[in-house]
Amino acid sequence: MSPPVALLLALLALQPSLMVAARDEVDTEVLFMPENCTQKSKKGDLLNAHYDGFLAKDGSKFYCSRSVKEGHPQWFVLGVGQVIKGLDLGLTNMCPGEKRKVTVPPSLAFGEKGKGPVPPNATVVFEVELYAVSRGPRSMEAFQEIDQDMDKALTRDEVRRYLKLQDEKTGSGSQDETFYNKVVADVFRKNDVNGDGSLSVKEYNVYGHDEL
Ligand SMILES: [Ca+2]
Ligand SMILES: [Ca+2]
Repeated sequence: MSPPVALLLALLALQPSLMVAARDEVDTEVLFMPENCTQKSKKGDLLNAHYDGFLAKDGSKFYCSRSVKEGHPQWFVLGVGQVIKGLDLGLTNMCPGEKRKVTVPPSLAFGEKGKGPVPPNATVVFEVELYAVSRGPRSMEAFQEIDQDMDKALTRDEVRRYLKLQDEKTGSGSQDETFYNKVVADVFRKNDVNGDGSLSVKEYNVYGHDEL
């Protein structure tokens, strides 16, 4: 066999695996980038975002965060599986204020079975608007920073105060009180497991953050 033919066959043999690799990747496209980006999202950060989900095949919308949970932005920790894997990957290195289009293959979205309105083996597209990035929310440093009176419990007021402080630090501008009330309500709904109105260290640090 002459070398060029061998090379060609080798390339052909390689192609299927290349295609598999491409299918398992998330494609991101920046739709809007704010002028100032003081802080980029990373694993373990607490993000606040609105997102719309579409089916890639026909563009139909299957999810809109504006029409669930009273329409307020979703609050989640990045990189720990609170959202589908494709979003955990596709929303990293993102700035507060940025808008992004994330195309996610089924293997990193709803898989072979699909889920609810998403059919089996569907590639999905999310349009995401990121409002806030809070640094290392699950670290003990952050807990101590939030816990103003150092009683090892976080009240709603302490969390609210911390969020405002973060917004001032990042220069993303203060939101109105309604915004903070909703975010705080969200945080407590998800984390205040025993419902006593404050977050213990254990309730707060449920994800085993890298920085601990
Ligand atoms: Ca406290
Ligand atoms: Ca509690």
